[in-house]
Amino acid sequence: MTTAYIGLGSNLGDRRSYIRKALRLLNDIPGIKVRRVAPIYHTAPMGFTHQDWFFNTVAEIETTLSPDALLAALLAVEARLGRVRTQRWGPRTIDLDILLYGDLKLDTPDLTVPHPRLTERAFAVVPLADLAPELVLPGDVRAQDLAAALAAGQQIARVEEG
Ligand code: GSY
Repeated sequence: MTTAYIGLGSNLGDRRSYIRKALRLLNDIPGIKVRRVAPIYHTAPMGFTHQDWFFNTVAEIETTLSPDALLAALLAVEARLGRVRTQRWGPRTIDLDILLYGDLKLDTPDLTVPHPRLTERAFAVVPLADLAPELVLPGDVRAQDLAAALAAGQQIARVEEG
Protein backbone atom coordinates (compact mmCIF):
# COMPACT_ATOMS: atom_id res chain seq x y z
CA MET A 1 0.00 0.00 0.00
CA THR A 2 1.45 3.36 -1.02
CA THR A 3 0.34 6.84 0.01
CA ALA A 4 0.15 9.12 -3.01
CA TYR A 5 -0.99 12.69 -3.56
CA ILE A 6 -3.16 13.58 -6.55
CA GLY A 7 -3.65 17.13 -7.84
CA LEU A 8 -7.11 17.96 -9.18
CA GLY A 9 -7.97 21.00 -11.30
CA SER A 10 -10.93 22.23 -13.34
CA ASN A 11 -11.61 25.43 -15.24
CA LEU A 12 -14.57 24.52 -17.47
CA GLY A 13 -18.27 24.25 -16.58
CA ASP A 14 -19.28 23.47 -12.99
CA ARG A 15 -15.74 23.28 -11.65
CA ARG A 16 -16.60 22.27 -8.08
CA SER A 17 -18.90 19.50 -9.31
CA TYR A 18 -16.23 18.09 -11.64
CA ILE A 19 -13.78 17.91 -8.74
CA ARG A 20 -16.33 16.16 -6.52
CA LYS A 21 -17.27 13.70 -9.26
CA ALA A 22 -13.61 12.93 -9.95
CA LEU A 23 -13.02 12.18 -6.26
CA ARG A 24 -16.00 9.80 -6.20
CA LEU A 25 -14.87 8.02 -9.38
CA LEU A 26 -11.32 7.70 -8.04
CA ASN A 27 -12.53 6.21 -4.77
CA ASP A 28 -14.63 3.67 -6.69
CA ILE A 29 -11.59 2.25 -8.51
CA PRO A 30 -10.34 -1.05 -7.03
CA GLY A 31 -6.91 -0.41 -5.51
CA ILE A 32 -7.55 3.29 -4.74
CA LYS A 33 -8.94 4.72 -1.50
CA VAL A 34 -9.29 8.48 -1.11
CA ARG A 35 -8.28 9.15 2.51
CA ARG A 36 -8.31 12.96 2.83
CA VAL A 37 -9.05 15.93 0.58
CA ALA A 38 -7.70 19.48 1.04
CA PRO A 39 -9.96 22.55 0.71
CA ILE A 40 -10.67 23.77 -2.81
CA TYR A 41 -8.77 26.86 -4.00
CA HIS A 42 -9.60 29.39 -6.70
CA THR A 43 -6.39 29.94 -8.66
CA ALA A 44 -5.15 32.06 -11.54
CA PRO A 45 -4.22 30.02 -14.63
CA MET A 46 -0.53 29.26 -15.09
CA GLY A 47 1.03 28.35 -18.43
CA PHE A 48 -1.59 29.52 -20.91
CA THR A 49 -2.97 32.50 -18.97
CA HIS A 50 -5.81 33.57 -21.32
CA GLN A 51 -8.34 31.17 -19.84
CA ASP A 52 -10.70 31.03 -16.87
CA TRP A 53 -9.45 30.65 -13.31
CA PHE A 54 -9.21 27.13 -11.95
CA PHE A 55 -10.59 25.35 -8.93
CA ASN A 56 -7.78 23.19 -7.50
CA THR A 57 -7.34 20.77 -4.65
CA VAL A 58 -5.20 17.78 -3.64
CA ALA A 59 -6.32 14.33 -2.47
CA GLU A 60 -4.33 11.93 -0.34
CA ILE A 61 -4.94 8.39 -1.50
CA GLU A 62 -3.78 4.93 -0.55
CA THR A 63 -3.20 2.68 -3.49
CA THR A 64 -2.07 -0.79 -4.39
CA LEU A 65 -1.74 0.24 -8.06
CA SER A 66 1.66 0.70 -9.68
CA PRO A 67 2.46 4.27 -10.81
CA ASP A 68 1.64 3.35 -14.43
CA ALA A 69 -1.66 1.72 -13.46
CA LEU A 70 -2.51 4.72 -11.30
CA LEU A 71 -1.79 7.06 -14.23
CA ALA A 72 -4.04 4.94 -16.46
CA ALA A 73 -6.79 5.13 -13.82
CA LEU A 74 -6.49 8.95 -13.67
CA LEU A 75 -6.69 9.21 -17.47
CA ALA A 76 -9.80 6.99 -17.43
CA VAL A 77 -11.48 9.28 -14.87
CA GLU A 78 -10.58 12.34 -16.99
CA ALA A 79 -12.13 10.65 -20.05
CA ARG A 80 -15.29 9.73 -18.07
CA LEU A 81 -15.68 13.40 -17.15
CA GLY A 82 -15.47 14.51 -20.74
CA ARG A 83 -11.95 15.86 -20.88
CA VAL A 84 -10.89 16.48 -24.45
CA ARG A 85 -7.18 17.18 -24.99
CA THR A 86 -7.32 19.81 -27.74
CA GLN A 87 -4.75 22.30 -26.51
CA ARG A 88 -1.75 21.39 -24.32
CA TRP A 89 -2.22 24.04 -21.62
CA GLY A 90 -5.87 24.79 -22.48
CA PRO A 91 -9.15 24.70 -20.50
CA ARG A 92 -10.24 21.36 -19.10
CA THR A 93 -13.25 19.88 -17.27
CA ILE A 94 -10.86 17.99 -15.04
CA ASP A 95 -7.14 17.47 -14.80
CA LEU A 96 -5.64 14.80 -12.53
CA ASP A 97 -1.90 14.65 -11.82
CA ILE A 98 0.19 12.31 -9.71
CA LEU A 99 2.12 14.78 -7.54
CA LEU A 100 3.86 12.27 -5.27
CA TYR A 101 3.83 8.47 -5.06
CA GLY A 102 5.37 7.53 -1.72
CA ASP A 103 9.09 8.30 -1.87
CA LEU A 104 9.36 7.11 -5.45
CA LYS A 105 11.41 8.98 -8.05
CA LEU A 106 10.53 8.02 -11.60
CA ASP A 107 11.34 9.55 -14.97
CA THR A 108 9.91 7.77 -18.01
CA PRO A 109 8.48 9.16 -21.28
CA ASP A 110 4.95 8.74 -19.86
CA LEU A 111 5.36 9.72 -16.24
CA THR A 112 7.65 11.78 -14.05
CA VAL A 113 7.26 11.55 -10.26
CA PRO A 114 7.43 13.74 -8.23
CA HIS A 115 5.50 15.91 -10.69
CA PRO A 116 8.16 17.99 -12.51
CA ARG A 117 6.41 21.34 -11.94
CA LEU A 118 5.09 20.64 -8.43
CA THR A 119 7.42 22.99 -6.57
CA GLU A 120 6.61 25.96 -8.87
CA ARG A 121 2.85 25.77 -8.39
CA ALA A 122 0.99 27.34 -5.48
CA PHE A 123 -2.20 25.64 -6.76
CA ALA A 124 -0.60 22.25 -5.98
CA VAL A 125 1.68 23.00 -3.02
CA VAL A 126 -0.81 25.05 -0.95
CA PRO A 127 -3.48 22.30 -0.76
CA LEU A 128 -0.74 19.66 -0.40
CA ALA A 129 0.59 21.55 2.63
CA ASP A 130 -2.90 21.59 4.16
CA LEU A 131 -2.76 17.78 4.20
CA ALA A 132 0.93 17.22 4.91
CA PRO A 133 2.63 20.40 6.18
CA GLU A 134 5.80 18.59 7.30
CA LEU A 135 6.30 16.65 4.07
CA VAL A 136 9.74 17.27 2.56
CA LEU A 137 9.47 18.16 -1.13
CA PRO A 138 12.10 18.15 -3.91
CA GLY A 139 14.65 20.85 -3.13
CA ASP A 140 14.61 19.71 0.51
CA VAL A 141 11.91 22.18 1.51
CA ARG A 142 8.98 21.57 3.88
CA ALA A 143 5.59 21.75 2.16
CA GLN A 144 4.30 24.44 4.53
CA ASP A 145 7.34 26.67 3.98
CA LEU A 146 7.17 26.36 0.19
CA ALA A 147 3.39 26.91 0.27
CA ALA A 148 3.82 30.20 2.13
CA ALA A 149 6.54 31.38 -0.28
CA LEU A 150 4.56 30.44 -3.43
CA ALA A 151 1.25 31.81 -2.14
CA ALA A 152 2.91 35.20 -1.57
CA GLY A 153 3.68 35.52 -5.29
CA GLN A 154 0.70 33.81 -6.98
CA GLN A 155 -3.05 34.41 -7.02
CA ILE A 156 -4.75 31.79 -4.89
CA ALA A 157 -7.74 32.01 -2.55
CA ARG A 158 -9.55 29.34 -0.55
CA VAL A 159 -13.11 28.67 -1.83
CA GLU A 160 -15.83 28.77 0.81
CA GLU A 161 -17.51 25.44 1.53
CA GLY A 162 -21.00 24.89 0.22
O1 GSY B 1 -1.76 20.42 -14.63
C1 GSY B 1 -2.54 21.39 -14.10
C2 GSY B 1 -3.37 22.13 -15.11
N1 GSY B 1 -3.12 23.57 -15.04
C3 GSY B 1 -3.51 24.41 -14.07
C4 GSY B 1 -4.24 24.24 -12.87
O2 GSY B 1 -4.70 23.15 -12.49
N2 GSY B 1 -4.42 25.39 -12.12
C5 GSY B 1 -3.92 26.60 -12.47
N3 GSY B 1 -4.16 27.64 -11.70
N4 GSY B 1 -3.24 26.77 -13.63
C6 GSY B 1 -3.02 25.68 -14.39
N5 GSY B 1 -2.35 25.59 -15.54
C7 GSY B 1 -2.42 24.32 -15.91
S1 GSY B 1 -1.68 23.68 -17.32
